[in-house]
Amino acid sequence: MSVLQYLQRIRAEKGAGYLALLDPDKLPGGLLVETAVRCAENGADALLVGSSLMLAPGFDEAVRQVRAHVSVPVLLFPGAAHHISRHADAMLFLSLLSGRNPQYLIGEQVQAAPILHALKLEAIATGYLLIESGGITSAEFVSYTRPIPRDKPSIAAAHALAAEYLGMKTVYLEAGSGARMPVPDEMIQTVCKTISIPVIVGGGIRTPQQAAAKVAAGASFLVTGNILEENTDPRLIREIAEAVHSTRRDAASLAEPLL
Ligand code: 1GP
Repeated sequence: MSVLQYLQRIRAEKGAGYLALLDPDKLPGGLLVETAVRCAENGADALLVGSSLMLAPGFDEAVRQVRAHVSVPVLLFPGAAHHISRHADAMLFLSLLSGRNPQYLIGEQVQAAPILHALKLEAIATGYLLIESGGITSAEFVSYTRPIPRDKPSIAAAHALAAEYLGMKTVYLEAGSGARMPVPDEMIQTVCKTISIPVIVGGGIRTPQQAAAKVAAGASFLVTGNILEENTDPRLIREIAEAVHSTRRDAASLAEPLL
């Protein structure tokens, strides 16, 4: 089974999936593996490994270590073409569609594609949309692009629809790492009503309640990163996973006929 098929199965069986993002720049030494194991053991359906910048050396070895210690899929979440490791199960093959910088629309992808091909690494085509979140985020700064205004859900939906028509497998609504405000629920609703491919939502999500609200709005996958570094209590991961997994399940059972 491909990683995409695995994710589709998670979406079908649990209503939505929880993806834990691990940034090697922020989790030095043994902390990366320690956090990966904590996430995998407490309900994360898959791990994303990556960073906007990747300042820490030894990325390939870091991914190998993570892969060796968890049983859930490990996906690369690249900030640039060279953020590749043969030890991952797949890569979210991102195109920054909200921007108009050709380097992040297609340039990095052309450099990365032959390497993925040679490594036989699965690429999951993902329309990546940066959403304004109350401050300049690393992704915005590094990519020299402007995010979609948070009060313009129809603009986000038009971009998401273009991603679907271009054949992409998923759309990622990204408020940015450590965002002050996550992607608005109304924008998630509008996007999810417009397209039929799964929507990933991340950036600035810190509580199970926020996670549940994003899933209730239509998100198929929920990403958290910073809180995993700030809070090492496994209960928080369990609560977020439970919020992600129960929201649509509960809504579906409410919708069932009483007789
Ligand atoms: C960032 O969407 C991810 O690329 C996760 O964001 O670190 O703010 O949870 P946080």
